[in-house]
Amino acid sequence: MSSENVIHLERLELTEIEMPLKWPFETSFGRTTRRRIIIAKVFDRDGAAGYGECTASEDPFYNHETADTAWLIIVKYAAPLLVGAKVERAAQVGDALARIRGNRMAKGAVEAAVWDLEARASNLPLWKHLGGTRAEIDCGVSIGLQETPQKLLEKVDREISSGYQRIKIKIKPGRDLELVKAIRARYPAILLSVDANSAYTLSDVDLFKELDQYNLLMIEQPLAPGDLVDHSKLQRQIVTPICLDESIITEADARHALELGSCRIINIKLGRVGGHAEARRIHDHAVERSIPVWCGGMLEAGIGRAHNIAMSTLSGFTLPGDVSASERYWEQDIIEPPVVVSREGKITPPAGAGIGYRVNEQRIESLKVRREEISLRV
Ligand code: OSB
Ligand code: MG
Repeated sequence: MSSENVIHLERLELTEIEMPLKWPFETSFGRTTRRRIIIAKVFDRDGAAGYGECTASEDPFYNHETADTAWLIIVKYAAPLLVGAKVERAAQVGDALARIRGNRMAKGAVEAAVWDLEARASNLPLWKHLGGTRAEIDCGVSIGLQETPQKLLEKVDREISSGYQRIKIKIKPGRDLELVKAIRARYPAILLSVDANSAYTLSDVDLFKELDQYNLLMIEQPLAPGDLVDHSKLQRQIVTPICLDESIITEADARHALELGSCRIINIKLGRVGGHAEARRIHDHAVERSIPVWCGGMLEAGIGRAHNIAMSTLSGFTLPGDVSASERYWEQDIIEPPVVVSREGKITPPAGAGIGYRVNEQRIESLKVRREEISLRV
């Protein structure tokens, strides 16, 4: 983008939509059946628009944020700060909002929308605008806790036969080893990982030592989000790489985790870290340290999914992510075409400008729960 081609933010349109998931999604912290999703749409003074999706959950059980807190933070704090800071580049949004502590999913929704707008203004696909280089991204799936091990195996069968390259299952105390054993008995060689969403403590080290026998690709977030020290103690006692999700909120967290040896893999989620700029800083640091990263998911609708695809094209995303086809979640997505995954378990990033998918405004209207328009004019 040439220097005179700066963004003049005019308006922010916030819309909350509600979408039923095709299947409930259960983790160690709870069960989700419907998503409440905030869409941030930013307009420049010429009427061009960019879209972001807030990845905050309905309840504060994954992290402290919720759809309600994100709405409040964006309306009351993020929008006014953007006006005051006279933001002209997507890369400046993070600094403009830095005074707001935490609440990165709220800030990240707006940040991502400005990146989409800037990419469109430059007539570039967002993934290229971000510096992405991958012509295809590798896809895995995250499978929630099921009623029985048998039902879990049926889900695994379906995903493997669809072509997904990696299976991740959710575990929690009492529902861990038997699930891994059951899957490994049927699939000795697939890429398989487990995600505990912080359900364990260091006193569970014997379980993790047992899991070491099953050739897992990684164990995701076994311990508490703030506990880099205990993760480091655990990693030193087991062979399977630990991957951190909830613990990594900033580039500094990534640095600290790698310095302490708390993990050997990092899950990057756009919302959790506050947007593309911080995600890229974490990515760059991991690449420098030869640490593989992959893109996590938060049961996103199409706009969030499209941003995840763009981010996943950065060179360091060398492991299959949790970004999968729209049809695994939604009867009808809010973008067109929906995200599709090939028989080889790959997504081709779109060629169009910005996020590269058409946003189905009519669909959004039909799912709308509330809307607020906020002027961003300086
Ligand atoms: O820990 O990765 C997680 C969903 C909601 C909250 C946390 C997590 C997840 C997933 C689902 O694993 C990933 C997806 O399919 O979007
Ligand atoms: Mg996780």
